[in-house]
Amino acid sequence: MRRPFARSWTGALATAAVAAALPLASPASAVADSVVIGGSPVRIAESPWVVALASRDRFGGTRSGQFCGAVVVGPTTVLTAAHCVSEGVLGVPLSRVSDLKVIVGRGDLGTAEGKEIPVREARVNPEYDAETNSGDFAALTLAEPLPQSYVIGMAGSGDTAYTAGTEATVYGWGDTTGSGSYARTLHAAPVRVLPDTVCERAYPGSADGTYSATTMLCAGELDGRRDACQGDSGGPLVAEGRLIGLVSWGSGCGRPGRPGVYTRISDVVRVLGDSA
Ligand code: 4AZ
Repeated sequence: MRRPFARSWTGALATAAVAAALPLASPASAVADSVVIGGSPVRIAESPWVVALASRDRFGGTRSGQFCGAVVVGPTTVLTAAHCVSEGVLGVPLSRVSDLKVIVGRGDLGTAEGKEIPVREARVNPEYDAETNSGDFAALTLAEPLPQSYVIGMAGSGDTAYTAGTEATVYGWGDTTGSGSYARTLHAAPVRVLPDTVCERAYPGSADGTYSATTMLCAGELDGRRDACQGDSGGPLVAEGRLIGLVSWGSGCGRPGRPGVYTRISDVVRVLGDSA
């Protein structure tokens, strides 16, 4: 059934309600803080479409309030993971987070460089399934537009960048070790697009999620090592200069036989296209 997209979204405006500051040891910050494993620092100017999703009210100010990654796909449109704007991560419903921002052009979260732009609206994919993790994306609308030079193109279905074996790069400010040493500067790690069968066998269905080749993309290294981790969620996976995935889930980080699972961007294009 084809429903009008605009009406099927569970829209949530980040309106003015005051959220009490969370203690740092809360479950929300434990979920939020983690890093690219096996990567190295990169300059934000070379990948301006990588942005940080932040709330100082919820996550404190030391790392500019960063708790997830996100990516610029239009002058006022940013994609992130649906689970990043869930109550489980935020600790309160999104409607009660009054200072949700996208931070642009700030590679080092300990600085004031770049710009903080308020999120005007967050639309969670109506097809998102929190049990399987299928359809893990949300489209955020910025309060002011960014120049076109910040926008990365999305790879549609059939794009060669999805071919297994393709070299891709994942970006984020998550934990670089998997044991809570948070990156202050943007990191990137090279990973490969893996055959769907690898993730179908690794993730046939458990509390972590269930791999679905239509809505998810499998990437990493067969022997582990390089991977995304929790604080990287919502951030980009890029191949051949195009966006192919958003960091979504996996079993641990950098473990052999447990690749990273990404939201497949061709499925995002399909869902967004339904609204036109
Ligand atoms: C997470 O919990 C998460 N190793 C993100 C990515 C990966 C694992 C967990 C991939 O947000």
